[in-house]
Amino acid sequence: MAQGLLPCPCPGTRIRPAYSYLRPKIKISPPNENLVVMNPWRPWWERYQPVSYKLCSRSGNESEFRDMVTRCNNVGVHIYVDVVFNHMLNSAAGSGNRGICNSYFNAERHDFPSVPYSRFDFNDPICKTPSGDIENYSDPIQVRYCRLYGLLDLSQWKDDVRSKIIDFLNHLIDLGVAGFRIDAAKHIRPEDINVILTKLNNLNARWFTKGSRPFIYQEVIDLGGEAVQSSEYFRNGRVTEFKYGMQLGTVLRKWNEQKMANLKSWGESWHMMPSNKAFVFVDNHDNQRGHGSGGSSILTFWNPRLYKMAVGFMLAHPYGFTRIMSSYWWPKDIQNGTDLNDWVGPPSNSDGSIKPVTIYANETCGNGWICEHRWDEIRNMVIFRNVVYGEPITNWWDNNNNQVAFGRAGKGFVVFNNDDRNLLVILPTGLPAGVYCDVISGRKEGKTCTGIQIHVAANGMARFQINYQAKHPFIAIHVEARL
Ligand code: QV4
Ligand code: CA
Repeated sequence: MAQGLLPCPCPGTRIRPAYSYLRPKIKISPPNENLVVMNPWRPWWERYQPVSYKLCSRSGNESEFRDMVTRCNNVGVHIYVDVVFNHMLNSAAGSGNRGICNSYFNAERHDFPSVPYSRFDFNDPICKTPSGDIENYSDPIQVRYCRLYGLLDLSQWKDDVRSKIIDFLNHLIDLGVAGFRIDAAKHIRPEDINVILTKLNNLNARWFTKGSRPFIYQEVIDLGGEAVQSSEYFRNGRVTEFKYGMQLGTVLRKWNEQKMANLKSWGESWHMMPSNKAFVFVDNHDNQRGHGSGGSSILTFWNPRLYKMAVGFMLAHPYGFTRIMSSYWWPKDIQNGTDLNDWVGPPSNSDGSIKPVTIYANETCGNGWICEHRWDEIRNMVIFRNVVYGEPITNWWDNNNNQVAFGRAGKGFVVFNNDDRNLLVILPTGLPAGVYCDVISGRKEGKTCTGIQIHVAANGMARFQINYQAKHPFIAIHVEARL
């Protein structure tokens, strides 16, 4: 599986033939029927309150979903689905036909006839906290059997609940999806997830090699110090490594006396899980707006200069399976350290329908969509990651401060300047001699380069200059961008 997770909206996506080995992948929001939340008005997080497993959401109905997956698969773009099966909607949601496709539910009676689930399918009798919610994360029983944010907690240890979940996931697999993000996996016992996974179909043979299994990553936030640990989930697939974005953000912001030179040992020795288990990212849909974990150290599109450096470093470094973010703008309003608008959903019309993504001639997005995946620096670093895939780090250099450089065994080389002074160095790159196009300040177009050119001498040495006020604080060259 290629290492760059490149989300892209299918319509209008151009797959550059020069990089045919690049297989874009997209993780989508939960596609099943959810509660329509009116207060606050249509928050993004209503998608995490399931009412049924019908494919029906603000993003479309089942035939639209099937059409998207088919068209994407036909051009080699694979779809990964965010699946929410720890819980249903919140216990205080009342009753009525307020599923987004009008399905009925009764929260108090735990009744979800469109699945169907009834009160016997939930963990309330097991949870012993006074509120019925998770109150103490040092108690694994609470974490697994009590309500996360008041969300009705399903009994994945029961066969009839498992079979409903298995049918839901298999339906998605049969439609052609390539894998799953398991939401709130920390709140489900790993052995229950395991039983569910063993019952999943092989991927649809119309697009995938016969016998292919779904790609799995589990959302477990483990910053240390809690009862539930990420390692419990390793045998089921990849696991989110939330220390990654938090620590990288801290380093690039130069907090806690951190500096980029310290990244020489980046990886497991930073108390992170083994690379072949880690699913990593700079920010996600939660922590880019103060939900989940990571706090204020998390870098996002709101801080583009540092964000591009963080994403660039992540994609250049071999640790983990990487994902890049694609966001929408919202009217951030920080009061006393919290964003009062952290709930605001995607760009939408007054009837709640989501606005389409506008794509400009220069390939960036409009209409409120940020599309970080289309920013030149980020897109080009996804290509870099694929070009250098499998190669170890070589030729590490740093100035013992915030100027660092490293290569990937003759396939690529990157140089970062996060200091408040200019960088001017001659470094051994390990690259074959030639003139290379820096894919951060520009890109290779035919035989020409729209950005900085780097001359690698016969002995592999090259001269790099990055002024501290330069628009682009880093340089990246690789063998596919040789002129
Ligand atoms: C409130 C109170 C509760 C009360 C409840 C009922 O806080 O104490 O019991 O009302 O009256 C929203 C609101 C939240 C509200 C809840 C239920 O923000 O205030 O509870 O709805 O009405 C997303 C959002 C949540 C949102 C939830 C459901 O982040 O704010 O809750 O969707 O709509 C932990 C977990 C981790 C989780 C992370 C955020 O270990 O698994 O928190 N991350 C995933 C998703 C995340 C999602 C969920 C899990 C839940 O990435 O997006 O939460 O599916 O670290
Ligand atoms: Ca649970």
